[in-house]
Amino acid sequence: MNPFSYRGNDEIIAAVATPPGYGAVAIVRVSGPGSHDLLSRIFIRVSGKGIPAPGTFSLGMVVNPLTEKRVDEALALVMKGPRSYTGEDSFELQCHGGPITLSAVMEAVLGAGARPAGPGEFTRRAFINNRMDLTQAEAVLDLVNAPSVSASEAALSNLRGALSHRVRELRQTALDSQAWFEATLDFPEDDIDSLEAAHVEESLESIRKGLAELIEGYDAGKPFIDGVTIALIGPANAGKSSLLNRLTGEQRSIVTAIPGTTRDIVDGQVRFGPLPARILDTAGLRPSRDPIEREGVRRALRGAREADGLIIVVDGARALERMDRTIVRRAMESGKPALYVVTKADLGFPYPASEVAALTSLNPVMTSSVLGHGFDELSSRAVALFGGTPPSSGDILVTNARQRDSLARSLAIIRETSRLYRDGSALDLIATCLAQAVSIMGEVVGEVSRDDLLDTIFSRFCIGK
Ligand SMILES: Nc1nc2c(ncn2[C@@H]2O[C@H](COP(=O)(O)OP(=O)(O)OP(=O)(O)O)[C@@H](O)[C@H]2O)c(=O)[nH]1
Ligand SMILES: [Mg+2]
Repeated sequence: MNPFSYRGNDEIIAAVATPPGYGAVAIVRVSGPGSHDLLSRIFIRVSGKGIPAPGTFSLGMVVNPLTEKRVDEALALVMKGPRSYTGEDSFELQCHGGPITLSAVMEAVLGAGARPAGPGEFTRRAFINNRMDLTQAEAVLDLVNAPSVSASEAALSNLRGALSHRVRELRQTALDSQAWFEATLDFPEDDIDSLEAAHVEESLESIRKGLAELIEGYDAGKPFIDGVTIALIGPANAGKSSLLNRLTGEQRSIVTAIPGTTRDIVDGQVRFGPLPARILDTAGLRPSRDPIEREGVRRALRGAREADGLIIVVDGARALERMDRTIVRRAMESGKPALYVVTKADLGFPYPASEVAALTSLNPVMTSSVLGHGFDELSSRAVALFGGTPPSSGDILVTNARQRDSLARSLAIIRETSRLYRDGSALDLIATCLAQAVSIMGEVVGEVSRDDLLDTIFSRFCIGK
């Protein structure tokens, strides 16, 4: 059985909702029928009796009901269902943010009858209690994990229901068409009103267009939402590790004047403007007898194969060599987008820039990792090459592969439906097709949901969310 699988809606669940470690404040979240009664057993208000009024904060002491020991001073915020995150009676305790205190507060809450929440269980309850649909629940996770401004903007707009609204519109149009086909089934074909028939064709076309736009938006926005992986490749000593260090602003990779310094892949997270990128620093490519270096080169080539794009790094302090040309040629043959970077611009190039440009159709970016020159150009070229056009903040964005997959399946069925209709196929067959598309679109928003699908989605959440 899936260890994260859902265990019923009637129990009181509790979790620390803030990250582990030391902090000024940490939040313990508790939700479920009877949770207000539980609060009255573990919380003694400084002023007044009973639990705080819903929507208000109250200062008090947290007491372990089993030992009667006071374990923390905290602020309690009470929320009354259905007007709460989960849709149930719930409360939050703003405690002191140390691990010992927190575990004592959790002990008190669990001692009073709550059980530890599973990953994403609060949001799952919000979904089950119709506080949000599935795109909104996924947006919660996307917002927490957003690796870029685009990702967080898209998640926030989906949390407000932008994507769900659009998918529901398309689904409704499909439902209306399905109803029309079903109603028309009872009549002979020559009774079909030609105006209505044209309208149905238009509807199918608008669903097709709407679905295609959402899918294209996902594909175009994906690099900016999920980020890209870029491998630095080039000959030994070209300045790859220095480039990584300069890009990340940290001394992640060892840099020495000895060719063949880097062996393992070293990675670092950077941002090229709106584009989040994971950069892989790799071993310099050259023939070697040293088994360790040979393994490094193998790893470098594997890193390059697995990356979304390449930055070819060539040493600008020496004349071009055969190896440089081979690397550039091989990179071009890989078909991956490749940016061509010439390093050590501060040393003055011993050959004309035209020679570099002639090496390849790739227009080189001249950089100096010592002085930091050329990095703005490197960044803007990387955005265009590896990302494309960043999504605008008003765009409705599909943000995950599950949603895209369902929309793509719906699109395939809508296309098939249109074809059947044009070919004059049996109306009941067309209606069945449409019903299938309606059902799959329903999966996107969670109108039609299966437990195993929900298990998969919510198991990706952290505990306390
Ligand atoms: N002047 C100058 N020196 C640089 C620059 N970038 C790198 N170097 C020097 O070039 C040498 C090699 O730099 P690395 O960054 O280790 O080169 P690498 O491509 O990672 O080398 P391997 O790991 O051996 O393949 C070091 O001595 C660096 O200090 C630069 O922009 N300007
Ligand atoms: Mg290196």
